[in-house]
Amino acid sequence: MSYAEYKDKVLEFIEAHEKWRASTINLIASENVTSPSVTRAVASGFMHKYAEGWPRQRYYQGCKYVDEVELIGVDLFCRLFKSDFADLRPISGTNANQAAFFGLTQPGDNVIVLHTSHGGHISHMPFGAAGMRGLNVFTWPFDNESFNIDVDKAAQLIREKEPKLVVFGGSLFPFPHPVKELAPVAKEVGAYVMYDAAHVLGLIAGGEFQDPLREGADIVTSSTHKTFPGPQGGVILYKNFGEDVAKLQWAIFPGVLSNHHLHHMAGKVITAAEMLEYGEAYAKQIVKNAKALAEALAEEGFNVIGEDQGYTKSHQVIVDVSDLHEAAGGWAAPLLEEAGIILNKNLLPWDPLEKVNTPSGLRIGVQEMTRVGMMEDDMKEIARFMRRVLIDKEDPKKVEKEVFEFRRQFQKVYYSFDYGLPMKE
Ligand code: DSN
Repeated sequence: MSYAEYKDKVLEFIEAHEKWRASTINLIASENVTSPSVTRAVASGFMHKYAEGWPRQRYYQGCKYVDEVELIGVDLFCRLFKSDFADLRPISGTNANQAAFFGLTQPGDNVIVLHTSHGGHISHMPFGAAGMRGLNVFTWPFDNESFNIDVDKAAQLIREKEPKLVVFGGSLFPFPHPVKELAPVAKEVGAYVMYDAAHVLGLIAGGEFQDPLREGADIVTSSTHKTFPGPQGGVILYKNFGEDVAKLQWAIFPGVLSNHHLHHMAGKVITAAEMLEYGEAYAKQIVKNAKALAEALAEEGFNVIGEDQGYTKSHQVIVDVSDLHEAAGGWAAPLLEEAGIILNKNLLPWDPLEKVNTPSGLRIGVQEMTRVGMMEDDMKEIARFMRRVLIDKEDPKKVEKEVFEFRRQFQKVYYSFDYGLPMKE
């Protein structure tokens, strides 16, 4: 192949991917789609620029326009999340976590996080950013019944280990964490309280989940592309917690990044404006849809986690499919992909780590399908498709045709200045 043909191939694959994604029901809980305005910002000339440091005090010339955008962004994020500071420079959620670990702790400090088996993120773990900072990582005691951190045992652990930092939030996150119960205990031992909002940032923006900064968190780290429907990137929101603020800022730049990706920064700013305008309606519909999907899946015969707690209070629905096949999620997720339903297999708290490729769970997120205009009735349709593939064992290719047909109705990105609120046409 000539080099020009390689170029053509790449563009062809991009086009094929975009067409396919717009035909499928994407339920990956950590993804979303951007509005045309945000997509334009990401594909802009801002991608060619360097801008280390603070707006109007850069180490590079030529930043007069990017500076204005970043200043608007800081203001909008502070308004949206009622935080004293907002830093749009982290280029991912993990990068934001790295900065927090470097800014707020020293190697050898104790930290308490949610274990990955209980839904914690890899960057919180000894093998991730926390371990790379040289922290002694302890994990929250977890109660499988309530699918949440065990408050009494957690308080005991904080008093015993006297951590420098406690971390709430995670990737499998159907129910709010007990921040207001445990933040005062963390303060007793002088620990900072951090909340990784990656999955639920858009719900917090819309007032539909817990509000960590009001519940006692000092700092919120996050990615910007899950329920917060921006481009891939990161953000840190924090209170004025005194002299360590300077250490955190130094850790962000020059600690863990040099240039921040200015085209993504611009996309985040437009997304913040979209969420100030439409965030409440969007977050409300996400949670309604998640509940509707959970109930519909249970009615179709699936073992949906968290019935006693109302199944979910976030964008996520968690299903245990270990009763359907010995390879459980390792069997179900690829089979659903053949039917045009995209989601991921997931370890559940009671799974041994060896089951990482055949875990009991499926993790489902409804934020993207909500953004393209789906409502509660559409969730029932999705549950039926899933039942036909996984319980009735219908040919997935046959179901795929109907999935594509169904998905054709949802081609606009709502809760945006481009398309406004969704209305059935
Ligand atoms: N691992 C991602 C998720 O899917 O939750 C977050 O980084």
